[in-house]
Amino acid sequence: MSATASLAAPRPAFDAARVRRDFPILEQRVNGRPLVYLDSAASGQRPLPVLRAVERYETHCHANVHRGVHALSQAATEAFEGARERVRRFINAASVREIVFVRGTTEAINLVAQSFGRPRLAPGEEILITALEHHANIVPWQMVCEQTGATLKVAPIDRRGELVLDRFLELLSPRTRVVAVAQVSNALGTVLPVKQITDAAHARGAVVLIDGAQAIPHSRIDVRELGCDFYAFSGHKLYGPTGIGVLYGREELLAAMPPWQGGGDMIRTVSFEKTTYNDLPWKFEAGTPNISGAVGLAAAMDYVKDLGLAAIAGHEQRLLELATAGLARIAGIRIIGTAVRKASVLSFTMEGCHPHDLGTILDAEGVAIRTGHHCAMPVMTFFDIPATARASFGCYNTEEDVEALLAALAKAREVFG
Ligand code: C6P
Repeated sequence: MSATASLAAPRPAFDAARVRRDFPILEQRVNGRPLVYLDSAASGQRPLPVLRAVERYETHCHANVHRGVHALSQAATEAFEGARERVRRFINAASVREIVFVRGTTEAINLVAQSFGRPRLAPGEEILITALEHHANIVPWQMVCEQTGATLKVAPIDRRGELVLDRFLELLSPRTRVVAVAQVSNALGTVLPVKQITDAAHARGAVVLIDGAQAIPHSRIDVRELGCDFYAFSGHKLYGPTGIGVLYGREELLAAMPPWQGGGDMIRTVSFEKTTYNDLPWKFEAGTPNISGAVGLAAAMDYVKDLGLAAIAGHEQRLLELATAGLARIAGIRIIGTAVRKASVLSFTMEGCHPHDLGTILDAEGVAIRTGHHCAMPVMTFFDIPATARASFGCYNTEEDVEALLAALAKAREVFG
């Protein structure tokens, strides 16, 4: 499966009911009903292998990393650095020096904005994003524009929620220094042609950051095949822990960037006269890191690899198609985001019913969806709506979950007439 074509891959058989049994949290009842969890785009649940890996680490291995000669510190360091190597393999980076552990996608993008963008950008230079970005891929660039005098350019989307590629290419100019785009929109589900975007940006001499927060659980990512300069994602969307994420950066770029936070671990020597910095990737990891988070993330990567990302993506696509067809049969539902290539994110509104009320009604039925602007307010403005209801599917969702969603929506339809 190629880095960008995985969502359209053939569909091997997938036993979601068996997969579901790996996720103990899904066994509970909510409001007296079996839990139907359809909010994986916000945060995925953790399977037993992840919970056990974290428990094993916390029970037997925990100490601070990189600092002690004692056995536990060495065990923790091995676990942490071993996790880094597993991340490297998962996204096929060339070296562990290119894998920086961060808190999540948000921190990764801020790191690039502040450490790559801020020292280099000048008035008249441009950063190009798209109109479907999450706030995490808008605000850090607005901040760096305020700091440097650079200009933020925004490529438009159309009524289907697709990037208008021609306009994007027109907006790419010799002044464009950074292109920062989501691979998958969290509010619309749109899959962007990131390989094409990357190639076009490189042809103009711009550096490319891909926000992979919503792509990483649905597609095999090969950063070298994509050719991107930076790739950011969060562990918790990939069935791993919260508070851990990854910034992949090409070594040549990371090496030339200054550290963005100072403190322990990111230095080689400190004196009041002069401090020298550590090697990559530790130069960007000031302070005690989230060690058990990294261990859990690596376990999550092993877990999805074992299930097979193509199989997961195929299964989720089938659920998306079922749900999309079902929604079309309910009066007054409007699907927001009808791109040809979508990940398993389904945003919609129901006439006469605010999305928050819809979310509350569905919750009473045990169906967990997300409602709101999904940290993508410009998308809501574009579609002239305050919010959407959003159902999103993960590897553990079943056709029964889709049926429960549709039944709960039919009930809401009756309530709101
Ligand atoms: N989207 C959602 O419900 P963090 O919070 O750093 O793990 O991820 C931020 C982020 C960045 N980019 C995209 C495309 C995202 O979807 C997210 C997180 C969640 O859609 C929370 S708003």
